[in-house]
Amino acid sequence: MNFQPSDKQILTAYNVARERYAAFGVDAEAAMDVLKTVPISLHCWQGDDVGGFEDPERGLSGGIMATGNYPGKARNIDELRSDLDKAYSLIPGDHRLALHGSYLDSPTKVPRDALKPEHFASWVDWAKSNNHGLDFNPTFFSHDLADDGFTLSHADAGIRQFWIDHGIATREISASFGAALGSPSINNVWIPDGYKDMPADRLAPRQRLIDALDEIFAVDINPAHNLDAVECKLFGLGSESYVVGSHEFYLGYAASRQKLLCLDAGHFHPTETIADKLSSILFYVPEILLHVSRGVRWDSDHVVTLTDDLQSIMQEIVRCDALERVHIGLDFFDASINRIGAWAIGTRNACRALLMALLEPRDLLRAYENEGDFTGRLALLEELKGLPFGAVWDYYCQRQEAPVGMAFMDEIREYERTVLSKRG
Ligand code: RNT
Ligand code: ZN
Repeated sequence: MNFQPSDKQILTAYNVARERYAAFGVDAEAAMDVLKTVPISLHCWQGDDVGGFEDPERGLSGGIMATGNYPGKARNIDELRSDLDKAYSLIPGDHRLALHGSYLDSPTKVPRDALKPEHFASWVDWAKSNNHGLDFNPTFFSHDLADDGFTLSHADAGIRQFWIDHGIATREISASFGAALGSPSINNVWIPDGYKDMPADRLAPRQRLIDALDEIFAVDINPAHNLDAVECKLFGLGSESYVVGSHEFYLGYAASRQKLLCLDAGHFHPTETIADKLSSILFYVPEILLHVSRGVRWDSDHVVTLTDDLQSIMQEIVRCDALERVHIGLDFFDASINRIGAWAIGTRNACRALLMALLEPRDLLRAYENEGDFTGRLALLEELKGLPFGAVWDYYCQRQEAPVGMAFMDEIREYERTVLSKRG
């Protein structure tokens, strides 16, 4: 079956779409020009179910879980890079990569508190030759010293110090990325710390976490090279009753220390959306990192689809004129489908939602709102859902030399046949 539109159909449809948007005062060309400047930070961990290369035998811990057993998972750095190259080729635009501490390139085991930029130098070379910016994450999970569920807020000072030193090491690595690639790397701290059942003392671990973070961030690093972010969470598997790094905790921390706050779409109550939070938090913190994800009933990290939630997030970034201050990263891991397909589908959706947001007739909507014409506002918001945004998206993909429509799946199937199926 051939699902593909011809070049002529793509152009004809785009020309009609452009006129439809122009009638609402929206310039589709300008929207595409903005879209191509916005990088999405793909997360390396979708490629191998958050395994990393520190110790391939070690299972995942820290209250996160990848489910599924789809064949062809990347088993080493070369395979992961090859899969990433494939994924990027299916996504229009230039995008970034978020690495984790456990994705080091070293023939020998390196303790996490002794990680150095040299252990990630080959990633920098790869990023440079592929025009990717890099971001980073310390890895506070899947480790013997994290197995009781506590890291930076651990009651044991020695264990705490180990994780503080890991945090310090990762900032230096992150800064080496930013210096080498000419674009700041965001180093995002997420820790799993929390209790399965009701705590007797909620205060002390939070006090220890503040002190540990302050130690990690004690040295000033050039913000042109590294930006620090902290990621909050409501609960995790095994930390259902109490999470030390809650939203209130990190919002206060980020605001008082002027750090970036990371909002993961799966880290709140199921009916709570991070979209509404942006226009508040932007007043108090310098910048925001997003972990765009999709929770199904819980923080399940499903592949991002074109939901209302995703559209609201992108709308808010655009409506707040905050594309420079809100960094879009992804955080999902589905091991039950083709992993390159997961990256391609999720990232293309993030780009599509951003395009939809850029095609919004903001002035018109605001005029209705300011005049108190809420019926007109609702009618227009609903009408926009039926405008031919897909025609603009197809044309944009074509212009960026990325596959149009379902063509990306042909490439994934071919890659599966020629590469993934050969992996043991
Ligand atoms: C876990 C956090 C965190 C991780 C990554 C792997 O709940 O969302 O961002 O997913 O660090
Ligand atoms: Zn996250």
